[in-house]
Formats: sequence, structure tokens, C-alpha cells
Amino acid sequence: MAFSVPPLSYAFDALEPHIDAQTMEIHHDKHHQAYVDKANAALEGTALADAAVEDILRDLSQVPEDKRKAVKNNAGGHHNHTLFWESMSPNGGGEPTGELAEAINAKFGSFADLQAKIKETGVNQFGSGWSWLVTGPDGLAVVGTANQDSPLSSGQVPLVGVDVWEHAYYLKYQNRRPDYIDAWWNVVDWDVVAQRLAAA
Ligand code: MN3
Repeated sequence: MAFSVPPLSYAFDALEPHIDAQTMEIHHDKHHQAYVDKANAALEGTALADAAVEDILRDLSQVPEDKRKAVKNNAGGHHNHTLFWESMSPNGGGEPTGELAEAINAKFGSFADLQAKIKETGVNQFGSGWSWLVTGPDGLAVVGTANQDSPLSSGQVPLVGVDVWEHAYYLKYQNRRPDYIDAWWNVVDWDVVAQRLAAA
């Protein structure tokens, strides 16, 4: 089954003032749709046309070589953005609790230390990409990925990530990527992140 852009579970303006409605609408309806359309076009007629996006991204070597770059970029873009929308909520913000909080404290020292690391990774991502909290063979980690590369392709499970492509923030924040990341914490749904860790 071809990929499709999942509908948001909240309105475009629900994350105001932290993420503006126009950015959300263009980002979701135009940018994400473009990744989906291009991923579907690249996979059409291949043995992976009906595969789950996670299974494709976990092993890109199974993608025919002439399609691999398009699939890496666009299936990656589809999966990254799906995670992104689901990780945010108008009722988000605050701090992780329970096992997620314990795991963060054990690995990074504190939630504030984790926030600093994600921000540093996002601010220092040259060009376009993402800053992620992942879990993998060595437990929790903060990693940056370029473009639409997925942590799944490096054997890690993305738990939450902040999109630091300019299209994610430029209308409201212009060049102020650090301010956008600071604001983004106010909409992160830590319950969803905790569920991802429990399922990983
Ligand atoms: Mn984006």
C-alpha cells in the first residue's frame, strides 16, 4: 500500500505561539506530502512497494540501487515527519516521567542536560537535518542526522526528534534556530515518547 500523509490530531494553529499555524500547514500539507509522493514514485513497481516504511529504512541495501537515494531521502522524510507530528501536542511540554525520566537521568544526568544536548546537536547540525533522542544497543543517546536520514538506518530507534530544516521554523523564527528549539519543548508530548521507549 502506498504511503500517505497521516492527518494531524490537532489543528494547524494548536501549537501556537510556539509553532505558527502557517508553518504547520505548509510543513504538513506541502513538505510532508512531497516526501510521500516521491517515496511512492520511487518504490512503485519494486518488491518493496508494500513494505512498511520502518522495514525499508532499517535496511536500505534492499532498495534497488537506482532508487536508493530517492527512497532514503523521501521514505526517510515520510517517517521522520510522521514521528514529528505525533510527538507534538497542544497539551505537551513539561518533563518526562516514570521509566523514561529514570532512563534520561541515568544516561544524561538530568532532563536539563538532555535538553542542552539535543539543542546543541540541533543548533550545530550544518544545513538541514534533525536532532534526536534515540535508543539503541547502548541505550539512550542523542544523535544528529543530515537531510532526512533516519536513525533506523543506523540501527537505532528514534524516540523523539526536532526538525531543524529551515522550513520547520523560518517563517516565525527566521535565522533563530536556537529560539525555535527552545520553544519546541513546550509542545513535546512526553507520554508518546515514553510509549515509544516502552515499545522499543
Ligand atoms: Mn520538515
